[in-house]
Amino acid sequence: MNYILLILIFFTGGLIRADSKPYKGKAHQIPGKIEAEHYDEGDPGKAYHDIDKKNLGVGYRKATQVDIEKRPDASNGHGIGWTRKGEWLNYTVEVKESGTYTIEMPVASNKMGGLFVLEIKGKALSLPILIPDTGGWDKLKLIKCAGVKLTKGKHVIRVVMLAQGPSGSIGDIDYFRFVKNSK
Ligand SMILES: [Ca+2]
Ligand SMILES: [Ca+2]
Repeated sequence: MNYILLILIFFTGGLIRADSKPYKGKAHQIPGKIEAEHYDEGDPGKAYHDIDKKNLGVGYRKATQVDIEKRPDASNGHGIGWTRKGEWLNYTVEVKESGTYTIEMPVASNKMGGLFVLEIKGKALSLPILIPDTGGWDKLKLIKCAGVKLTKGKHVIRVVMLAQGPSGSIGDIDYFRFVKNSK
């Protein structure tokens, strides 16, 4: 009997915890642009993981410890900063067309940045992406990752921070724009 009770508690607990849910209830459309600061809604460990114990940026979104940076040069006036190894962010997406995509990302780093990768269900969509020295934290530079294959439908893309560079960070990211390649 106790065993069954434990199982019940386990499942109920699972239901109460907030899962990774699309930002503002709407999956990001691909092809299209995903603001880095518009990661999924949900609890830490479900929608995101951030190493820093408290928000290092601005209070752009309530109830989050992801470090969002206010910056006038960025799309939507914000981006992700203070990125560290082991951190990750989920983005629920709706891919409209299967195919090969190029991801365009404005990034910034003072000195050479680090490595990150985009995954779906633990499978990397490309080789690790390096954030270069862009000449300063206040200087965004567009980098591209080509040859990303996506299938039509709903997915959760996870951006995983892999390794810090000489900058001490992975780097600042403004957005991810998915551009479909012509055949
Ligand atoms: Ca962080
Ligand atoms: Ca942005």
